[in-house]
Amino acid sequence: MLPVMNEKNIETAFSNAKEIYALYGVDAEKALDTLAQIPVSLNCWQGDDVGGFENIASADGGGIQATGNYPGKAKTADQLRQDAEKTFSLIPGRHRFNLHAMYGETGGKKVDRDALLPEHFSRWIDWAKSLGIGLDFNPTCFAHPLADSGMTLSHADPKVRGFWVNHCIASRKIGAAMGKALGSPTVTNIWIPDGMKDIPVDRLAPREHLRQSLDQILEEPLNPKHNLDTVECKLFGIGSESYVVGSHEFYMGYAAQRKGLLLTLDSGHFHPTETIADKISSILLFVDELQLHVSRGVRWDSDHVVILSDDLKAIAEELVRHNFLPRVHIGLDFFDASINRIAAWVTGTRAMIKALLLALLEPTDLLRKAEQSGDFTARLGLIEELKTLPLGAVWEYYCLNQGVPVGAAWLNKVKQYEKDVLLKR
Ligand code: RNT
Ligand code: ZN
Repeated sequence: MLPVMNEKNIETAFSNAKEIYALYGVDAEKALDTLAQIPVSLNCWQGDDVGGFENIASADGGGIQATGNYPGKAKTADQLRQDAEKTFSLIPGRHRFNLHAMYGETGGKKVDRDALLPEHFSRWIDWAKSLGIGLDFNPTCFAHPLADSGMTLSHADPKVRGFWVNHCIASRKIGAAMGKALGSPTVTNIWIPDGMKDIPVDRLAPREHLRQSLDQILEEPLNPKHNLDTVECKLFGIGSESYVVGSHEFYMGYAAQRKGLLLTLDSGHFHPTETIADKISSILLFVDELQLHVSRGVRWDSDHVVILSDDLKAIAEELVRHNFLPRVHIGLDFFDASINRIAAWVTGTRAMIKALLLALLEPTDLLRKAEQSGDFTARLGLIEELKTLPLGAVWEYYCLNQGVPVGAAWLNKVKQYEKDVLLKR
């Protein structure tokens, strides 16, 4: 058993921490009020290694691969919901759940992706309603026979492209039905695996096809109170090492010229030393809203569980410092099958929330003043000192107040659930 902290100690530590932050002009209580309003969208696919529940035979996973074989993965939608509920009970705040089209429930009937309807997600919608959370959505343009060539929306064959266009149109309608039912817009994200393993001769034609497909998909306007469309770029993938059709430049250009379309930035989808934190302030000058797929690449787009890294902290700082939170939808994207999958969700989401708290506790005015007056010495010195202020005491108090386990105690709950539920599957 891991230690469970004493409530009295948590409160005393918080009141000391509050005084310390006040010295820097920061109101820790206010930071916690703001934090409680920020939803993080948990990616459903961490719960079952990006499997889905369709049973469509396909040779190609679109370059997405979860590694590991930790026991207990969710094999049905009910199991995935049960695991997600367990996860939510270990994370402070109210969050969202991000589904893929391959997680539809068709009652045993084979329904191809271009024929999916909101009714195939009605159990997900009812579940989300009962928890009071929002849903996000993604068409699944991989793990399907018509994606085995590695090309979908940019395929040279208009019939294949047409199938995927129809799937994306169906997905937008499902997104809108979810958003309408839940009273909070669903962010519907288009990511395609399209690309080439080896050096292409024609880099242009697939991009022309992709532009045309997107024009068709997005032709019908949907109420932004119900559905928000977004497109996600990538640099390379397994099987698309030499060329990715939907590159950053492609989607940046496309989103900038299409009013109302969002852009998704995945932290694993750029050069390994490039960080998405630096892109946010540029992009939000040209597009209205962003979705983030917060992930952690280790040497490549490996989708490791998110941790409280410098990269993550920098992302949260950008969102808070420039008041971008209302324009940025924070989603997670990782899948690790080598550890307990619920622990992966909890670790990654708690790290994201901690990073936001750290940013909310920053005396930004003080730092900005130093910068504006050209005192870069003070800027650097302060940034370093701030790193060791008592973030932990504020975080623990937040968890206590939100009724979720404090410190490492959540691991006890995960181990118990593993014994009672996961290992019996
Ligand atoms: C793939 C993209 C994409 C997927 C999910 C499953 O590289 O990051 O977002 O991870 O759609
Ligand atoms: Zn992603």
